[in-house]
Amino acid sequence: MTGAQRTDRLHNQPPLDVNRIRQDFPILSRLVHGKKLVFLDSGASAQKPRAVIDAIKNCYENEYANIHRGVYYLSQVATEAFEEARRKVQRFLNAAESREIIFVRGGTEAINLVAQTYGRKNIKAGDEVIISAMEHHANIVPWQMLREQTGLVLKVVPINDDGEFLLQEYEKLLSPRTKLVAVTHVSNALGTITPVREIIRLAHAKGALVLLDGCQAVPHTPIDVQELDCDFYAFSAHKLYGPSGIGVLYGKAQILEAMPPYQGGGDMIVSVTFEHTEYNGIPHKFEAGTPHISGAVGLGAAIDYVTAIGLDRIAAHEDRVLHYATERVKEIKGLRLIGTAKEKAGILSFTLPNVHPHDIGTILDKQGIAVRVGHHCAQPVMDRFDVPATARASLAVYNTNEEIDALIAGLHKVREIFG
Ligand code: 7TS
Repeated sequence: MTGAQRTDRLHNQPPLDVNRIRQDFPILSRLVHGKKLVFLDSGASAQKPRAVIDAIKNCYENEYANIHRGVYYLSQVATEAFEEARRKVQRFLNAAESREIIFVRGGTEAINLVAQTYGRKNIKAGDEVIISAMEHHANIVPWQMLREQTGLVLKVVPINDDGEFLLQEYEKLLSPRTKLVAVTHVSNALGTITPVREIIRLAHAKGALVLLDGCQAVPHTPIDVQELDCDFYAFSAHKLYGPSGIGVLYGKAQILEAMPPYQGGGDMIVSVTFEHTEYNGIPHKFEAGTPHISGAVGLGAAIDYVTAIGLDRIAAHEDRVLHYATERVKEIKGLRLIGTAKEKAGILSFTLPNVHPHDIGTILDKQGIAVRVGHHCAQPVMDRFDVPATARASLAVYNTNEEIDALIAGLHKVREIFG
């Protein structure tokens, strides 16, 4: 989808009844420091709707046992619930088969898994891995670790002053030695939506695989891995209104089948003797040990929740709030927006002159407003914009223009205090 197509699609979405939606999230009605909570840190982790909390509770109250091993009723029910969650993820990403969905601890583990299995087997000294200048540390450090193990060459696609991915520079970096391109779909520090279709097309033309870090994309945009034609897609459930401690690695079946296992243990084997172990097929080959059973169930409920509302409608709503916020922050004297890409999703990163972002965060917190301050686990992005840190408001389906008004009032207060 091009930028113009995305804008059209968003404009055609009917408005959401946000006040109705807010009632689905119990935590949103609590007070913080005696003030109404204004939660603007969903990029770090989203709050949970009642449907997700209830699904987890029901799992432990009624349908819990270990999976893939019991002949008894509860184990079969729990196994079915776990495997149904996998099928929900499959439909959510439009993967061709449910065995292409691997449950992991989160986006971080998904990327490490690819580095340590696909990477260690296929990437040799002098081979190249390409990332971008706007990656989260989770999509930098695993490749540096693999570099120590293999001697690969890590190349970084630069970004412009708006925080946009430079496709032409990327094209120049691609070479016959490029084995893998690992880029974020949406930047957590800037909000930039990267041109993933072109990135994938150009990589495939050179015979390289593509991993997309979808942690910040899945809550804000519908994903179709077959249409994208990406080779791997990684995300965490907790940013998608699901529980923490579980996430997903999607991989094309053929590629996953050829990869060595990640960790060894129960469930990932067919048979074990001291002389020889035969590994299980995918996805179980990559899921050693007892998994996060209730987490998968909770993720399934989160997928049902966002699907019932509609990802396009969620994206359209967040886009409206983001535009409102982008206009309103202009009235704060000296405020510098970091990340002004034309294609953005749900993130407003900024600095104020002579005020450390930590002070911004602390003063806002006293007003009940939660924003994240710091380097957002994307230190190279901070270096690129020559700031030590930013304050970041990140949006979700439950945020409103009134909450942006509260943020603006809070920022006026920061200005008053710091002059
Ligand atoms: N990739 C991106 C783009 C992310 O935003 C994050 C987490 C991760 C990977 C890692 O996800 P995890 O669930 O495995 O930790 N980002 C953030 C953030 O922006 N604020 O806190 C965590």
